[in-house]
Amino acid sequence: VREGSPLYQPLDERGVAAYVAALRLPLFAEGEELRGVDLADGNVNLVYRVESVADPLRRVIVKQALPYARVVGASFPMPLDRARIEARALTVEGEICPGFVPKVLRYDPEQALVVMEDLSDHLIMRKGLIRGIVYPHVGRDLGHFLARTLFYTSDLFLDPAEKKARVVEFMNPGLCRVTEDLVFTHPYEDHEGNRWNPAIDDAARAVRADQRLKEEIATLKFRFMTEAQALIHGDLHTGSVMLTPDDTKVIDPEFAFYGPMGFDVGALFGNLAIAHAAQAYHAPDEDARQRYRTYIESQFRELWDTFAAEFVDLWRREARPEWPRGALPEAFLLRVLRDAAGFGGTKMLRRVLGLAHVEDLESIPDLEARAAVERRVLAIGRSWILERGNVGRVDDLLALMAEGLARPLVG
Ligand code: SR1
Ligand code: MG
Repeated sequence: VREGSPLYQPLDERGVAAYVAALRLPLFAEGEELRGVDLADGNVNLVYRVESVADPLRRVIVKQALPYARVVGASFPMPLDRARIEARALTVEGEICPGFVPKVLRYDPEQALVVMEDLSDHLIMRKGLIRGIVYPHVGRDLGHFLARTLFYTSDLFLDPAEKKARVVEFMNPGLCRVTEDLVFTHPYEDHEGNRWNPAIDDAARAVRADQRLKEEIATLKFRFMTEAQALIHGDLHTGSVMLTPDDTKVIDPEFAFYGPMGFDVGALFGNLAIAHAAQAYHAPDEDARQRYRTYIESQFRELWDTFAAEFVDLWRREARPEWPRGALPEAFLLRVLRDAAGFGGTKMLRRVLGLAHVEDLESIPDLEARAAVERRVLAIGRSWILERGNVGRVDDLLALMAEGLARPLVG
């Protein structure tokens, strides 16, 4: 782990422009004037767009890790090594799934930064869902991305020694610890980092007193920590996807490591379910709400159906010969679906009760209106976790979503 290079220096807008100029990328002419624009929007890093002053359409993104989480500050240390993880994961994913991740132009271990393709014409998926934009192919694209990245990095495809070398290469203990704490531990106990809407005090107390739920979450945490199934993205919420109507890009794999496949699928499921519930506020009227919820449900199904069909197809055609074809691929996928239900449920609970919240909910200004949505998010997340053993098809998760919308969690 390359921590603490004496040359490491967090960049500002001027510094990042000078840094990129010195790289002499083919995109920019020698001596051309460049400008850095601060774009930091996520929780954790510095992000800049660097563009030609004369022709701003020629531009790149520079993402630099800070030794702590940007939104919290020095009290929340995070290792700089995550820039290496991100650069490598983007490279591996780009080889497996060309065109689905931004191109890496440079990785600089000393400055803990990655220079990559600019995606300014794309919109963060979470924002698109809040605005009610229809992206016709996003479910299919994400299912395709998941099937290929998870299959080709797993023991189903890789030589066992090669796979173990990759487990070592992608050891990411610092960021895994963030997930272990923020997704699987702190939200369900009295922890100073937690925050929640005071209008759901009773529901927050009820979750923290629910022993059966907490035992299931501990079981999921253990799976997260021990099931090195594939190279997973590790933080695949809807803020880690950028979209145009015709193009899907998966960004930001700094949390990548060898973990359970269902964690990535579940992250998308959980965040789609949050977007679905939040339509109660964001949709302009009842008709639009119904239409957009139906759209989200269709993408949810499409994501799973594409993932499952392509994963089984890859297994039958390309798995190493020691892995039986027969009924095993489908049985394996059922376990992934149940894991996704459980992990997706924890992702929902943590966004209401833990440290890091999401715009779908935070942008609802009236606390009572927000509470009404949050109680539904809690009910759905809880049922996905507790009922996951009975889930047999993706429609079972959608049915639990409908039940949670009808029966919000109260204390
Ligand atoms: C300090 S905030 C950390 C969270 O932001 C990232 O997006 C991950 O979801 C992480 O849990
Ligand atoms: Mg992120």
